[in-house]
Amino acid sequence: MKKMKNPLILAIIFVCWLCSALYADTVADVNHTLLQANDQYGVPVYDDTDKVIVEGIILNNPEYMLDPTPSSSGIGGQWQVFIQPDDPCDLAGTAVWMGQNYSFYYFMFGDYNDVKFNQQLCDMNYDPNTSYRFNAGDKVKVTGYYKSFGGKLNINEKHQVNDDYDVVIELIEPASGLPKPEVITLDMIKNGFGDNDFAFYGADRTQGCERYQARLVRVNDVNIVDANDWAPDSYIQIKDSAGYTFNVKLGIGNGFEIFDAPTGQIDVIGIFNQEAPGCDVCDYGYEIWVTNYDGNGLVLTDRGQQRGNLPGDVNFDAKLDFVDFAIFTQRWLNSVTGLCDCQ
Ligand SMILES: [Ca+2]
Ligand SMILES: [Ca+2]
Ligand SMILES: [Ca+2]
Repeated sequence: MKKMKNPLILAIIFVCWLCSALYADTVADVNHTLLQANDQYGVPVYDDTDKVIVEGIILNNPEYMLDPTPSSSGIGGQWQVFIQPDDPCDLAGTAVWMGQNYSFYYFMFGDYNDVKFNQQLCDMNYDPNTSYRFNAGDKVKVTGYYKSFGGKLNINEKHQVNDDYDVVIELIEPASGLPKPEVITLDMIKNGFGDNDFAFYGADRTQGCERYQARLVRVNDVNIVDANDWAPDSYIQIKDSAGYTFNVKLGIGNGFEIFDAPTGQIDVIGIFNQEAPGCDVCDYGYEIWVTNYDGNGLVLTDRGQQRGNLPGDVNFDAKLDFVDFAIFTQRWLNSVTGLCDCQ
């Protein structure tokens, strides 16, 4: 005859089950529009679940946007991609971010040591199921916690270094292709000139800056106000023929060093972003983030398509010579943390 288990043990098992059931994370598939919904002050409101799952196309290669190199100074290494849905009815997008030294934001948060951070980057850069290396234009599924920051709801680790808070990115379709950038004019995102030179915010997210947040946009026929500001990790301003201006954030792609700023009338393709850290009324801090430039002279963007069929032609002028060699030697033995030496 089977011996009955001690009632005390059964009670403990039941309590443990109840605790894990009560405290298990809730997670839901959401679209970007729901995830990015905000109140009248621009503060994100989504809090239905602990974690979310979103799908979309990766808009940028992260190491052109933020420097992943581990460091003990400030926030240290950082990693970020923007994800835009391919559903034409889902008019939003979401940033996915990870940093190294979370104690930079609050002393109680932990930091990653360099080895652990490198592994974290590798986990974010490669599909866990196939070991495929992600690239801009891939369609992926992202599962993670989230946190409101500067006017957006970002998927992130909630600034926790415990592995339980990892963001998981999985491949849905490699080389899906970047979304076609939405063409905007500056009068759609600015209120005016001079004393009225402010962003047109658009609280309901159907128009103005909010409508384009975290999405790929194109602004045609503008010029760069002051090319002296041209450098990696810098800001330039663009201006249209009516006089409207807008901030363009230059990423850390090496094209901003290798090539001069384009001159005359140009088009700009980049990711529409908002950075308003600590905002209470989050109706400012808008920019177009161009993460790299390929030197084409007409469109401020990186098309990612080198012509010439000459490996080592670093400045894409279809000629392999000492100019390429100089650029090459300046970076000799450099490596990109989180992309090389991943297990
Ligand atoms: Ca916003
Ligand atoms: Ca982690
Ligand atoms: Ca060359």
